[in-house]
Amino acid sequence: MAETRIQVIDSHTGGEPTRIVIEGGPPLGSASLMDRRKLFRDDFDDLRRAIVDEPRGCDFLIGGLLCEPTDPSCVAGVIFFDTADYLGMCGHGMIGLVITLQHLGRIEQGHHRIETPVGIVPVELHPNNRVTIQNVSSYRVQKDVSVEVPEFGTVVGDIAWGGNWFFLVQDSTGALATDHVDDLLRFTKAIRLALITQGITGDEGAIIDHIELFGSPLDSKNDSRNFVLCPGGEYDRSPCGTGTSAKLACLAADGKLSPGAKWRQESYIGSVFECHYHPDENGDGSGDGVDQIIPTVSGWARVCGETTLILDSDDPFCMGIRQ
Ligand code: PYC
Repeated sequence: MAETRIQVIDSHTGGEPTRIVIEGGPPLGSASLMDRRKLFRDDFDDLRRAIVDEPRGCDFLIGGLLCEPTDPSCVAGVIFFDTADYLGMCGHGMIGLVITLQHLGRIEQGHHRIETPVGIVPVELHPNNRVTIQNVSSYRVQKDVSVEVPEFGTVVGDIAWGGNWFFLVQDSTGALATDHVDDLLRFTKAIRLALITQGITGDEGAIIDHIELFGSPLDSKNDSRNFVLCPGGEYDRSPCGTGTSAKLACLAADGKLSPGAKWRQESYIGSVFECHYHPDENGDGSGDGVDQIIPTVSGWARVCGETTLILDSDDPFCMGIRQ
């Protein structure tokens, strides 16, 4: 019997879990995080599954591999992943990582920088487990795209980048105010499949793997409520940092939210991210008529586990259950 041990810290950000690997992860060297992510995918993908798939994980768990940054101004690097694939950025995961670094005694309150495969993310750790992150440049590429969704008819939405690709749909039916998670999952999965089969993509043919529905908030202090289907096939319990960034990019492009104005995004379970944006002075204008924006997202996270994962080679489900 051969045994591998992987040490992780679990946290949740407004209800959405993050599992940060702090020891025993794959040896990826010291190239750029984009190259290390490729090596992870090409040579060690079994480990991704072992860490986040059942029986140790589940479809709504996001993993993060803590890495040495290449940029000396950063306190850490991270590669996020889930049960489906690897992520560019993850807003709730970044908030969870900052609280994990605090838990480990590696950072104190104040400003820090974290490297990801899609750019450096400045963060601020506040008292009471609150964290603010300045996300990567975000933009909308197309407004009012129609997609024919079998069983549901024509659905219209916007395509935007917020660190991941999103299709954002206004919920005009009031379905978001219901407790029908199964129906919302079925609807959003049907939209995602329709986008793929009809060749509707993000830039350079990128698959749109996150579907975001918006509706009225249940709490009148908030501006909007969302339901975000993630690549693993589950919905984000948090308001989704990258999804809210994509939403801010759409609001900015429509002239519905000014730079600096507050936006309170409520998740399906009622947790809230407070957000605003400023124009991205370095944006290359890839958006649909407005320059890119830099979103700022604030939320809280709590550490909820310190665990050693045991990978026992005699266990038939050692590297995760494939379904
Ligand atoms: O918060 O950006 C986010 C996120 C992406 C997938 C799950 N959460």
